Amino acid sequence: MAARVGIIMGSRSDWDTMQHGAQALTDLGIAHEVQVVSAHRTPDLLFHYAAQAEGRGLRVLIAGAGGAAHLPGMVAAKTMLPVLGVPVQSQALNGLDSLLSIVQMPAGVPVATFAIGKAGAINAALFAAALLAAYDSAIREALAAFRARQTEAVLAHGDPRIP
Ligand code: RP5
Repeated sequence: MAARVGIIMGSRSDWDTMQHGAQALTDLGIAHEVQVVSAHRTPDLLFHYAAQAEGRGLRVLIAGAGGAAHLPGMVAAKTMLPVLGVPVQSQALNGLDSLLSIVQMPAGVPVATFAIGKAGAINAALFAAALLAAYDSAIREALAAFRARQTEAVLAHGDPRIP
């Protein structure tokens, strides 16, 4: 099946975080691709990837980066696809640098920005699913089933003293 979601990240070191988003998409049965694309180390690849993404059938891009996290914003500048930014937790500043780099876009080039780290990667994937669900009933059903399972799991283990 052709990939509908593209997960890109600034470095292989971001995979520890971004793998959780990929797993969420796999669990929902959403075809996706994964690639390292660095705004600073491979700028030409970034331009090429962003410019080609929609034509290759991708419908949403999830971009994770840490530190001076320019990847999501630069990709958004080169594509009409929705870009979901995931701030990776950096060592020096715990991801606050990543978050602010991604969230503070100038008006006119939006990037949807998620939480720092694993939660952000998972929620970006779920948000991508929600975007696709508007036009794909199978994805909508998978997302609804996931939400129902999540609710049932909380209700079934309501007493935190019981393991
Ligand atoms: C960013 O620099 C990457 O997104 C990564 O989070 C960070 C550090 O990259 P490495 O030095 O680990 O390759 O571009």
